[in-house]
Amino acid sequence: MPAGESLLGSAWPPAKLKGGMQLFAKKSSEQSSFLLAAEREKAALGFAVLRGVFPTPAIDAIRKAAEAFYTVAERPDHAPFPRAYLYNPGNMATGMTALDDFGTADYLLLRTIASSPASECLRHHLGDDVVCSLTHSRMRKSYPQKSGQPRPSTVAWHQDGGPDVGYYQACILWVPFTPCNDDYPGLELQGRDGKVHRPPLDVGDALFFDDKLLHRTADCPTATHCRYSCDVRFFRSADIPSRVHQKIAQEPVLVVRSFAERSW
Ligand SMILES: O=C(O)CCC(=O)C(=O)O
Ligand SMILES: [Fe+2]
Repeated sequence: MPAGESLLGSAWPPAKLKGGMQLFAKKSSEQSSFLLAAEREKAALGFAVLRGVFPTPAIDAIRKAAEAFYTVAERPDHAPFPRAYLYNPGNMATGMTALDDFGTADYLLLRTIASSPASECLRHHLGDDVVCSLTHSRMRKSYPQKSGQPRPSTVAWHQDGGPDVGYYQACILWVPFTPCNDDYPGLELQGRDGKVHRPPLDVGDALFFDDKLLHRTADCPTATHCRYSCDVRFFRSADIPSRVHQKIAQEPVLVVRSFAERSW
């Protein structure tokens, strides 16, 4: 059994999600109460906070792998990483592939997402054939402002899509592996209600938004801890423009449902 298998299997789905998971089996024309609530929030704010969608053991295992990776990445004399990691020494962001060499297996993060209620949101917007582009998904370590350390992964206000990026109709799941609150720098989002939001998150939560929503690394001067996260980008395969096809031809684009415990 690949490492990580039991992490998804154990106590999954948690009691509070059982309704949502059962509704998975229903016809696609019937929307679960989970999806309806998420869509209502996204329509009002431009993003939805998906609470308790991932099992804690899986996210804890991913955080440990992320910590192990960054322990090596922070060594000035570390050996070059394999190209498949897509590691950028400038901002210290890396691809999900790196995680599997530092403690997880078989894209545990993607398996966790594919088997979770979050996949309902992805399927609702992008269809059952939704794909995840590893080239466009990144893991990050965000250092606290207080630490005085450089904060290379700090990202200013931006949209993930746009004419320069070369894709459109992307959905993003922003998955933290730590809590996000006054102690850990999270994400700040420009809500459709005109307000800036910095949602407090627990392990197991995610933010769901599309490539038009303005967001940035949260301004969180009180933070004392590092935050680890992945921004995972999803597309409708038919929507990926040819310019991106050239790029993804070199890197895997993964069919999300093939990673689900129960394929849809
Ligand atoms: O995780 C963060 O702080 C921001 C990452 C982000 O939004 C991006 O790189 O697109
Ligand atoms: Fe972003």
